[in-house]
Amino acid sequence: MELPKEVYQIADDIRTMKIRGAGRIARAAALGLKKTAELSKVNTPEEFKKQIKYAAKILLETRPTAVSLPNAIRYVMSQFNNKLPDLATTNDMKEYIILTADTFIKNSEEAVKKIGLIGARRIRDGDVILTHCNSSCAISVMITAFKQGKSISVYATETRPRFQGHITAKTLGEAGIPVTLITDNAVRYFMNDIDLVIVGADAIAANGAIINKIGTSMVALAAHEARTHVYVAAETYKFSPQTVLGKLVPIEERDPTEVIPKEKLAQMKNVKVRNPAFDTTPPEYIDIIITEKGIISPQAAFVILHQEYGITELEDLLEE
Ligand code: RI2
Repeated sequence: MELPKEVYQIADDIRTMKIRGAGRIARAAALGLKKTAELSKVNTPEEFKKQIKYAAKILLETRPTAVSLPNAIRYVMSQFNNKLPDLATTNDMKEYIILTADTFIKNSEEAVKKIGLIGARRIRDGDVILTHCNSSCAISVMITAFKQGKSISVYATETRPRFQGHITAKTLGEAGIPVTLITDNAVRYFMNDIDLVIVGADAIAANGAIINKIGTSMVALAAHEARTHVYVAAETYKFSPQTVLGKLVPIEERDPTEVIPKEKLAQMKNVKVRNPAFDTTPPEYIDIIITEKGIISPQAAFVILHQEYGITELEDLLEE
């Protein structure tokens, strides 16, 4: 089965983290389905159904943890499957995929803005905020609060091993917010200077646990010890329906070369490298989750999942 080369390119860019961030990879996956439909050369409905299913599979296999990615694909594909009886020609099918993918992308971008507006209300003038990694949702909250005239400052962790904290520091700094870049190891050292922690999420489990960039759980633990609030900013499509059904969110382990160059490791005896990209923060360490549908406590994660998927759809997922 062949796909347009642009679709393989999107899949590759997600895998190599050229496109990264849970929200961004979800939108890129939707774009991958859209490109499949736009550039498809197949002519029969049967061939197109096979092709779009194959594109979904290729995009799904890129990164395992951020549930936003399968949720974006599920959004497009389930609407497509439900609409199939009304889609008479191959062209109708292609147009419907394009329409639904565009809807997902638009809703997703609006969700990030809305999270900014809702979350900014919880930021006070003068707050010193700590953030970890690079989350567009967390950044949306901080920049919105700043634009509203709140004089905030931010500690950004560098976020080993891929240093996404540099992107955060640059973005916030360019927006005019004073930023202090610190090593991940320095989080507890500075915790007593921090008013609140705000991070994003790659996935949220049915029990309200947050799966986010490796190190988030240590940041949350240090915050908990210092009685500093921890806010999580995440769209509702980052809640994982599979966790209602007993599955755990798989944690991606990436290449050892992200941690240490191959040649350097080769000089060490009996040393191996582990490089998990994410960890799980238990709900007890999280004060609120800011979604585009409002602020919830982590304990209300199941309510969001129930609202988004309903019992029937959840039961269908049991087969996946
Ligand atoms: P937004 C990122 O994962 C980070 O863990 C970040 O906190 C999370 O996605 C959410 O990002 P990675 O792709 O969707 O850097 O809020 O591994 O942008």
